[in-house]
Amino acid sequence: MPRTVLPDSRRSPRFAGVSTFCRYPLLEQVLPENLPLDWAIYGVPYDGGVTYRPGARFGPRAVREESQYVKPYHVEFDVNVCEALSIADAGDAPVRPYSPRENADVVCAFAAGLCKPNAGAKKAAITRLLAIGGDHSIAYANIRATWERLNKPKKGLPLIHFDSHLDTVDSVWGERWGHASPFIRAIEDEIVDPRRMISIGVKGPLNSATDLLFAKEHGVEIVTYERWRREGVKPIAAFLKRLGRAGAYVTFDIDCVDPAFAPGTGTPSVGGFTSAEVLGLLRSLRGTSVLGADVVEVLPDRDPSGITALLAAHVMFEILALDAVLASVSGSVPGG
Ligand SMILES: [Mn+2]
Repeated sequence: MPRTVLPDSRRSPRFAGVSTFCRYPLLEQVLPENLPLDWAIYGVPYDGGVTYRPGARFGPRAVREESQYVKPYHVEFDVNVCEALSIADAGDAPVRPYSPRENADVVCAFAAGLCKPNAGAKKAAITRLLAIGGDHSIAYANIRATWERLNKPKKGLPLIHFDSHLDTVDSVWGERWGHASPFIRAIEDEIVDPRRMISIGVKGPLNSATDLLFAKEHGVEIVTYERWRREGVKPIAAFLKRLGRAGAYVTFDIDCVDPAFAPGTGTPSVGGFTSAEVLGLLRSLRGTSVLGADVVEVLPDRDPSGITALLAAHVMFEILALDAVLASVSGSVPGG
């Protein structure tokens, strides 16, 4: 038996039925004896933290829709994600559209709640969390919930960050919890360890050189898009080696991809990775334990053909595949 049972696509075609992420079952459909699950995927339909074009609140629905054709077998890793892992769609987190600070709290409470045993139940429902945004401010909430799940490690979590921007701006228009600020807050609150953080795909133009200062001063490894073109995955491989077996949280802002491949995003800047390059980069993380993850900043109104949401769905799948390949290598998969 696969650990995640999908509808039979020969009987219930991929274009039929109610959309869940990659057709994984809804969490409420999972029988209690099959808990805990390896992963819960949930949407965060929130874009109250944007500094430019709004609309990412519709991201989770668009990604669900475009994920229907994401199949479970990963060719390069030779692993079937649904055989290796138990996964469910936990629906959408509650949101507070008018308040970034309150939103972070309610999303975090929802995510942390998934990881705690319910009253009467012995086991937590979920071991790992994958959030689909929504703007990048929602990453803070999922990182915090992941950090709590791991019993609040003192140094904070290692972070692998794909983005055009560093998202370490202290505040914008007086707001400290917007989508330009999740990592400065996470570093201040010591839920992310900046010395074990890498930002990949950064490209300009930025407001000024000072935009890079906070990250540089706190020891964040910055791999700009151009540096990646010159040096390839070497700096990333060196970072992973330094990380060892610690594992890392992965946060993926779709705007690190060239808008030619991912036009549906709210703060686009041209250049950047192609879709294929991004898949290759994610696969280069093979061997790293993914502690939790998010995929953010899909803006469906600017995505008429759905390619951005489709890419986001594949990014989500690649992240799960990293864990699946690790689970199948370690042989720790019960029940086959
Ligand atoms: Mn971002």
